[in-house]
Amino acid sequence: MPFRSCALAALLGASAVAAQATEFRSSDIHPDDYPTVLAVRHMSETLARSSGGKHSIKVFAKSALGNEKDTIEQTKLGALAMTRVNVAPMNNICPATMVPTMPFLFRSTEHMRKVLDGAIGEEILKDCEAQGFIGLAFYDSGARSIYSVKKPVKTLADAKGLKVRVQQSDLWVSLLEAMGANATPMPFGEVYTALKTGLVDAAENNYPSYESSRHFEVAKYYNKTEHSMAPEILLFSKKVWDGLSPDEQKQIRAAAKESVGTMRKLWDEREAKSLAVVKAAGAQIVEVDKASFQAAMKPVYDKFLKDPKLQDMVRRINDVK
Ligand code: GTR
Repeated sequence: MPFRSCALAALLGASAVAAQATEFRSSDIHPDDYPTVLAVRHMSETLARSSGGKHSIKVFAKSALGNEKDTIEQTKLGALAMTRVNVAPMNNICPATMVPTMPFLFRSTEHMRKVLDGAIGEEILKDCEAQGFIGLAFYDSGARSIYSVKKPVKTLADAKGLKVRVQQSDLWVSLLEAMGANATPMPFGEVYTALKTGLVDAAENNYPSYESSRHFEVAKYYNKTEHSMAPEILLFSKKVWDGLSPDEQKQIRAAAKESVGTMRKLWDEREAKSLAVVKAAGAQIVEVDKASFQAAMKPVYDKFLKDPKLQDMVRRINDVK
């Protein structure tokens, strides 16, 4: 009996905590001044207002709670209420997140925003629910490009044999392999050292991450491949969510959606600022033969978009004007 009563007490305890929760914990790998962190802090203020001061969110920035794979796991278990991650580490967990990750899918920032704000965005968010996550919103992450240590990458031929760090996702490994590169998956926090010690020759990211991580100090060629606009995603723990009232759930959803506009403003400003910072520090912004990279991407689509539902999503995305 002692075991059973213990388990019961733990269960009661968990739901009691959820019912009284005033401060949800959320994680981010980025530093305090990064747009994703600031946007979730803004979300917290909105939530505090709409819940009459009952709820708020505390953001643990700078990987304080672990890398993205760790915090996704904690969120699934309900140990963490929310996490802000890129869609990439969700690719292996929630198949629809592969769609907005696909290379050269979005034609522009406007196209990406319109798609993610609409029905297709909602379908992708919803797809994570069966895996234990409530997808609340997408945040911008700009376009990702390859940055290299020793030489510029101007054409597809220059990428051949290059050791490139990628995010922890099978799709990302294939994407770089389709370019002829050797893909090395690892958490973001290990990339600076990997570039510095020669474990990898290159990595890929947007301007704000290239700048805030100081990767530009070791990899000075920023080659504008702009191969993916894989967005950020806000994930709430379904376990914690199920212990909240419909009103509370509504307030959280609304606060998340409301923060998207703030995030976009912060993002646009940060992209411009980061570009200026890296240029001033001597980074070289290299124009590339983008078409040569784009032409090599068919194997990635063939391998990861076998499901007709995902293929249809891509078609509908192409049709969004
Ligand atoms: C950043 C993104 C992070 C993480 C990182 C990476 O652009 O904001 O969530 O995915 O890239 O490359 O690991």
